[in-house]
Formats: sequence, structure tokens, C-alpha cells
Amino acid sequence: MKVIDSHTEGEPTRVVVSGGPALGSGSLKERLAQLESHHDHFRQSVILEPRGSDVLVGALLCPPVDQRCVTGVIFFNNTGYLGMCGHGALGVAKTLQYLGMAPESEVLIETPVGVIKITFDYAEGATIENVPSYLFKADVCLNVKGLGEISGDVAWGGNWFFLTEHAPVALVLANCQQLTEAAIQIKKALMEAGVTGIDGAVIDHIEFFSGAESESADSRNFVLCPGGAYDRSPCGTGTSAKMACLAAKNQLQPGETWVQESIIGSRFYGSYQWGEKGQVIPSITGRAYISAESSLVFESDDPFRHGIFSV
Ligand code: PYC
Repeated sequence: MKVIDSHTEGEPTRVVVSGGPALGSGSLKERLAQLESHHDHFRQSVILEPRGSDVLVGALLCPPVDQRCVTGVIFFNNTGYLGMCGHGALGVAKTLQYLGMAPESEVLIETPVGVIKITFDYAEGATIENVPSYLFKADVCLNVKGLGEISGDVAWGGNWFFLTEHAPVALVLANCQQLTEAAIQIKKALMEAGVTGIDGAVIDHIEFFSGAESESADSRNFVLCPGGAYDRSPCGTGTSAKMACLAAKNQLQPGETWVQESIIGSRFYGSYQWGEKGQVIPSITGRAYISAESSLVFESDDPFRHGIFSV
């Protein structure tokens, strides 16, 4: 199995270029379902230790249904599948460029939640135009163990987010453990209170915000991903969800730049245009770097060829 590893502003992506399972010719949503029900060991063996890690996001390239797209992409992580992944799409963009699969300065890729436009900007990396994003529930009040009463917004940015400024400690790397524990308690409180996204969708990303460390950024975030790892990048779908909230509250105008700083100090540059029905079309610019080009080997007598499972 051939893979290309990259990181986008610190967050790693592993693109499976060849050797993945055959998933038929259905829609990307159907192929994701096929992957999940019949080939989940593929995801586990690529992402889990000893070949991967909890931080890694995988991206399986497959033929697109929409012929305008250069490829289809299914994103996955240590616990399951992601409809969309912003840093991952920027990692895919860099990989396509590296492989010579992006001959134009603008290409489209197809994900299970929609088509993503990538624009290559050689100074700044690449820009993705994300799926339509929106604020779903504003000022949701929660009683959270260890935090007490807090409030935040529920928004869609390609994944479901709970966004809050009520972090228990400063958003610095040294506090990652406390931030992770607090985010897990928020996730539990959301479940207990029955707060969900549309159609009962689980809110599986928790995002804390504070002022930025750098004067030239607008905000700093800490994002807990569904598998329990925090995002080293400012999170593309999380920044999209944030801009959707700011737009709905008239705090960010269309075309205005929003500089989102991550917990490690890396940055995404975001902006949006209004889409249909009060939704926004976010654009996220960030840099990705290739870190490895390799073959994954699965020996038949390797007891951990499908990964090491934590209970
Ligand atoms: O950049 O959208 C993102 C993302 C989601 C999970 C990890 N990164």
C-alpha cells in the first residue's frame, strides 16, 4: 500500500494513493458506508499504532463520481470516518501537487459531504473552499462536571462542533491534558442534555477559543477531535464553524480575513462569502509539507497487522 504523509500546520495526514480496498462505483457516501461495514480493518491498519497514531488523519483516494473532480477522498481517523477534514484536504492538495495530479491552479475534489475547490497559491500554500457551514444553535447553556455552567454555540463546518470561550485554563500546550479532560466532560454534558446537530448527529468536536498570542492573529483555539487527540492545526472545519458563528452574529463581514491561531501557534487564514439559506461558504488557506513517501507492509504473521486496539 503506497502512502504519502504530510502535515498541515502541524497536523498530520496520510494519503493512501494505492493498495486500498475496492469500494465499487456508488456515491462517496455509499463508498464510505462500504468501507465502514466491510473494510474497517483497512482504516485500523493504516491509522492505529504501530503504523500510525491517534493524531493521524487518513485520506483514501478513489475515483470521483463527479467527473469535474480530480479525485474522490474519504477521510478517517483512529475512531472512525470524517465527512470532511480541512487540514486533511490541504494535505491532499499538497500530495496531489507532489504527485503531479493537480495540473491546474484550481482543482476540485469530491468528499462524502460535498465537492471542495482547491486553489494553489504558491506563496501561502493552498486554499480550500469548504462545504456550506452554519450556526445551528446559539448560546446553548450546559452544566459541565468540573466547569459548572458554561455556554457555547453548535455549528456545522463539515463536522459538528461545540464552540465555547469557557476554557478552564489558558490555551497553551502545557495545558493540553486539562483542556482535553474539560472537552471530554463537555462532550458528555452535550450527550446527557440531548444537544445534537441536525437529525440527532453527535457533536464530536469540541472547540475552545481565547484571544490570540500573536498580535496579528484574531483568536487562538484548542480543538478536541473525536478520537481523543487534539488538533495541532487550527482545524479547517472548526475555523469554518467559527466563521459561520461570527457571520451569523454580524461580527465578521464577507471577504474579511479571520486569522485563526492553533494551540501550537500555527495559522489558518479564513474568510467567507454568503451562500444559500443563511449558510456561509468558507475559504481556508494554510500550508502543508510532505514528510514521507512510503509503502506500508502487512506481514501475514504480524499479530498487529490490523493495529493495536485500546480498550
Ligand atoms: O482540519 O477540519 C480539520 C480537522 C478535523 C479533524 C482534524 N482536523
